Amino acid sequence: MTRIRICFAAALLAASAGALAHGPQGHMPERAAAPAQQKPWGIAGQTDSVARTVEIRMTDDMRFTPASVAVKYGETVHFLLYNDGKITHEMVLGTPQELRAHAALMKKFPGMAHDEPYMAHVEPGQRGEIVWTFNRAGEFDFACLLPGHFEAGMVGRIQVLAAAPAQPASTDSAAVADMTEGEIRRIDKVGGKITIRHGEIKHLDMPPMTMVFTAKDKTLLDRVQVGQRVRFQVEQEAGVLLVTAIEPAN
Ligand SMILES: [Cu+2]
Repeated sequence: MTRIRICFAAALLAASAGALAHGPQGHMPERAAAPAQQKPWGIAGQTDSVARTVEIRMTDDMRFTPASVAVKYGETVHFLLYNDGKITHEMVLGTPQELRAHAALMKKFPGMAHDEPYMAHVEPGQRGEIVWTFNRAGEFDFACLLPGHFEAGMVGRIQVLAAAPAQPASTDSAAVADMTEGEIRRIDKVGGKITIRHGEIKHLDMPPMTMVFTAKDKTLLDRVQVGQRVRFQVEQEAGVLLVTAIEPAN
């Protein structure tokens, strides 16, 4: 069974590529013909620069195995996807926000078509692949956006480890090194609290999770918005985790 789904991004791409090459009638642009488009989570990779193959299995309990992959900054990864289930699954790479928005669209328009280099639909018993270059540091997700699957938790995580920065000898660098990446889930300006889904907080030895922090200064919360990716600094004072600095990540 061949299923073609179109999302707004693909439709826009098709429209712009189509205007140049094929006229405005929206058939899909050929992947090879379209220049690779930089995404916040990386760019389509070239097969000849693949550094590593990562096998991921997809199952009808709505899980990816493994559900967590660490890659190096700049690494081109060949994802080999096995659908071990009896229903179709897919793997779509993106930022958590993008995938959430996309899943919502899929729910609204269940028949929509979609074909981008950062996704693969895999029929039961078949395998698919994605070749992707992670040229942006940060934490990204991969998900099956088929209606119901995403909601059931068919989501995984990719951590792109930034290239180790040259360590200046100055002790001032400690503050910079202690910045943590995260995404804002909730802001409570009155209470001075901020909920952040954060990456590893190295100096506190805390793994990635979603947590409520107290703003050391409530005005810090005026500079950021829900959904935004941020870099922030956490300090522990009398058992309370305080956000002492925060800034948009890009
Ligand atoms: Cu699925």
